[in-house]
Amino acid sequence: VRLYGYFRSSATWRVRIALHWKGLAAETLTVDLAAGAQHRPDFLAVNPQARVPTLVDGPLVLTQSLAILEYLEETRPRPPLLPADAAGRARVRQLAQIVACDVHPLQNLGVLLQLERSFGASEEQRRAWARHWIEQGLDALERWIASDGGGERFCHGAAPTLADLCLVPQLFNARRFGAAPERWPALSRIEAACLQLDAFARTAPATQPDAR
Ligand SMILES: N[C@@H](CCC(=O)N[C@@H](CS)C(=O)NCC(=O)O)C(=O)O
Repeated sequence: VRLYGYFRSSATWRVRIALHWKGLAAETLTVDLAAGAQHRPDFLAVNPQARVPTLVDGPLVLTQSLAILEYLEETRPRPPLLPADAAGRARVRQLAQIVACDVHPLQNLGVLLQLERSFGASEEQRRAWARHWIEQGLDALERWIASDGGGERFCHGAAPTLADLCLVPQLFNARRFGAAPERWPALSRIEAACLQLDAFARTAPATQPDAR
């Protein structure tokens, strides 16, 4: 498989973790978001939405990290990233989507730039905006996890799931935008457990060849 991504892209990090967890080697291609490479015609020909991650598997081109993760789970089910029971899978998707659907989109590069273009928002205002949505979403996630008994070791049970793949990169972003993760003791404990695993630690932004 081939993965178009960027070292600091949290949505790409989700996919890097899944590929590593499932033992899949991927050719990685950097799309330098900071330089606007996502808007260049050669990349738009691959993904007209101008975003990463984009996964190519044979003739198939897939975007949207959650769709990619579900595809990897269905085509390479071992080791799993979803629980065996329907209720568990629904809960994992619920937790993952709090991050992927409600938190992450509001701190995306394009959204932050548009706040500046449309309303003249300063860098500090853009950071405060991102922090607001991160704190709101992760406060809720913390409460879900704490109310369910802390989810054992990970967000759901004793093995990592798609929820952890979304959580850990989001906590990385939370720090970037100046949020204090101590605010979320259960999430911080899960993050520490995840980062003991190679699939998380060896795919972290700082370990990537395009990191700077
Ligand atoms: N919902 C998408 C989000 C993808 C996305 O927004 N990726 C960001 C990087 S994390 C991006 O490519 N941003 C480019 C931009 O905003 O111009 C997913 O989960 O894959």
